[in-house]
Amino acid sequence: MIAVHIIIVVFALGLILKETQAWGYKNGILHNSIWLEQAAGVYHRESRKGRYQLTYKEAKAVCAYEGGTLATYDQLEAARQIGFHVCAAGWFAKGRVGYPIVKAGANCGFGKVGIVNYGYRLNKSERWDVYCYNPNSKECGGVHTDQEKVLQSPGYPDEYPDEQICYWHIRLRYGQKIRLHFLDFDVEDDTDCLSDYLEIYDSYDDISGFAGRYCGDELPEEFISTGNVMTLKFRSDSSVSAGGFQLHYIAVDSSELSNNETST
Ligand SMILES: *[C@@H]1O[C@H](CO)[C@@H](O)[C@H](O)[C@H]1NC(C)=O
Ligand SMILES: *[C@@H]1O[C@H](CO)[C@@H](O)[C@H](O)[C@H]1NC(C)=O
Ligand SMILES: [Ca+2]
Repeated sequence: MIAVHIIIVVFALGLILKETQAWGYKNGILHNSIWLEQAAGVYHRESRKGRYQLTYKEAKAVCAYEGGTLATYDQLEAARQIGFHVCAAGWFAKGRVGYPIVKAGANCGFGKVGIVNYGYRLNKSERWDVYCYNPNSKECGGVHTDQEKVLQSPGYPDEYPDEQICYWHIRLRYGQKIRLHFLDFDVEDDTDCLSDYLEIYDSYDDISGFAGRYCGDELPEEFISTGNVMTLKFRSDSSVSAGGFQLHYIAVDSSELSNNETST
């Protein structure tokens, strides 16, 4: 009995390690991408103008806009302990600046692991990114391992709110693929989908495996993943909403698919 428990624990640990080691580069920064945007309600934001553009006052406003607050040191550390790693300095509570490092690297965090802490800043006009905390912002996104599920835009069937960023990570068993099928789709339309969009990544994260960006009111085509993971990213900007979307995914066995392919 004890042996079985140990095996289960070791297996679970193996899974956690595997996830925290899903590293990748984005904008030249090494990220632990699976937990990139949401870990225990803590998330990183930069200004729409780019990196390191927010004064302390603006940083507070960014978090407040989404119904959150600046993360405290303890919240940032709790997130770090489950794999939240971002190599970008941001404001957090009480006018402090720092960032969470899980994996030591030469280009980030001076080779240290932990919260790299720049301390309390005297000059609140300095410009950094920000770490917010909002435990209730989980309506959108999340990690999904069910064999089948319906996912939808925040607030659906009502119009989605402005200023949303949601990541859905779908992860099924090895040997399975994910078949995605859209039931409803209405996202603010513009050329190149620069305002609001839904993106599909045939991958664990939004760094590799880009498979399409969608807006407007045409149903995107059915999509089948290459492997057992997929990431969906939804973003809405600061104005003009729409009906949103609803989609259904279901697990398919790779063998089932390849049989059908060879038989045609
Ligand atoms: C505070 O920081 C801003 C932005 O870096 C800078 O322009 C300003 O001169 C600083 N003020 C003081 C008193 O050092
Ligand atoms: C493969 O073909 C079988 C029998 O024709 C069908 O029942 C099954 O749904 C197909 N699977 C896929 C993934 O298309
Ligand atoms: Ca919009």
